[in-house]
Amino acid sequence: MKNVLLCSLLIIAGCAAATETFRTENSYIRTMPPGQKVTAAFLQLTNISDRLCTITGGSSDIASELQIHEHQHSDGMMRMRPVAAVPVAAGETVYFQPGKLHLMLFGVEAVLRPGDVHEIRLTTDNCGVLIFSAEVRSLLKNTESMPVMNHHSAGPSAK
Ligand SMILES: [Cu+2]
Repeated sequence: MKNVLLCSLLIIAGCAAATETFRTENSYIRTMPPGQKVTAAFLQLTNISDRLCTITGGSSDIASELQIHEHQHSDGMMRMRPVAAVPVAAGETVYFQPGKLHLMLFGVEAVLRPGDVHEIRLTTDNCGVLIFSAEVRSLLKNTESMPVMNHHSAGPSAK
């Protein structure tokens, strides 16, 4: 009796979460420097259905707002701009990654500790809502091996 109830609950959850439509991999949320309330989330998303699915937005309990952003070079500067929709063709994998397409979380009041897992929801035009878990990861691990960027164009002059 208990098993029957559990199965029907799983079926309902599966339908609502569009688990047959997308596969997500390597999803994570970046830790924030102290005092910040904005961070970014990344993932690989594959459309495993046989139809086009367009991501139109999203949300998370830890953020007051979620926006889809992409980085763009303009006038020699890296800028981010909001993206209204991300079409994902049948079988296509879309990469949300640092410096490229990414999810921006605004108004994050919670402290994000590495290893914590938070839920993110992405809405689509006609493929339901994609719900996935993203683990908090520290950025320091990634930046330690990179040279320190000098943000001032007029640095100390070389002799
Ligand atoms: Cu951004």
